Amino acid sequence: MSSDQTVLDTFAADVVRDLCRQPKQLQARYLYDALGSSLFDAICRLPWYRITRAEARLLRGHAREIANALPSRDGGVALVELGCGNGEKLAALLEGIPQNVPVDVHLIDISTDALQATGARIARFENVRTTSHPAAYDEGLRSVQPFLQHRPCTLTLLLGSNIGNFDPPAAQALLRAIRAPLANGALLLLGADLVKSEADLLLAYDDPLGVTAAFNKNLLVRINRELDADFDVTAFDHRAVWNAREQRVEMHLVSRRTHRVRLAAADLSVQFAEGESIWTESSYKYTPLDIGRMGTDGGFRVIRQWIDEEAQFALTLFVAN
Ligand code: AVI
Repeated sequence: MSSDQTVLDTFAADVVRDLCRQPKQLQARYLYDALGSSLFDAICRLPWYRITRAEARLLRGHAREIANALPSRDGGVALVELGCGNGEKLAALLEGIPQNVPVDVHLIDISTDALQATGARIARFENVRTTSHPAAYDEGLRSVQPFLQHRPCTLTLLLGSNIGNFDPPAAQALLRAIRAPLANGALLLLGADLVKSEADLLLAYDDPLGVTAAFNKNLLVRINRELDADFDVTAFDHRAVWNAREQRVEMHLVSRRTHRVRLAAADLSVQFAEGESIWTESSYKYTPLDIGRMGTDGGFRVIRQWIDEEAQFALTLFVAN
């Protein structure tokens, strides 16, 4: 069986399982097909979504300091990025590493478009050798593992508040999976969005231009295309909700009317009531202390934490201990 077929079978199995749940759900990782990745890039440029610009400011300001914290660069640096986006963040960091230090970059991303964009963006660094791992984080980390064992000069990047798309147990499991193959002294750089006013959070996830709504609804377009389904995209509204108790923004697709949807390739028919929602994403928000605690529970210790006051976003440098 081809690997494309396996990916499609996994997608179909996940969609069937999650649409049969109560409440209905879909996994956020499937938001990133080619169009979804482009829409996410557009989100990052919106004035109301400040994570990307805040993180870029912090990375530009502290790239040299981060590179200097690596234990010994004599044998070169291994740099692993989980969820590389368009490569802008990685390029900012590479600027901080002297050009005579060889850098082995391992990119892990489920989107081949993201991997290609990042590869192209960092091609100008002559000291960098890039290996792409087109996979979800858990599988990608397994394939990177042999390259990292016993190599203390490793920097793992989990930026853009990607950690926030995992619920707390899954975030904990992810940090432990990152920690497992690392030697003591290896570094982790974690970008995480902070709790802020509800009004600001809702503007970021339900923007006046409707780009985030399109990003969310595109998941239905993807299911129509890949699973031969007949979702009427206009029958759903995008909704962003701040769940203060859980400290997360939730994205939902809410059915405007009672209707039935058929997913032919998955041999499934799903009933929607008026007002019923599909929960498509959670974006957890943190206090600076939450972030430190999360890293400590994962087997790391905080070295430095930088906060962008304007956007309320934190970049935290951890060491494996
Ligand atoms: C990729 N991830 C960290 C984004 C977030 O903020 O949760 C995805 C996103 N969803 C809506 N807007 C952006």
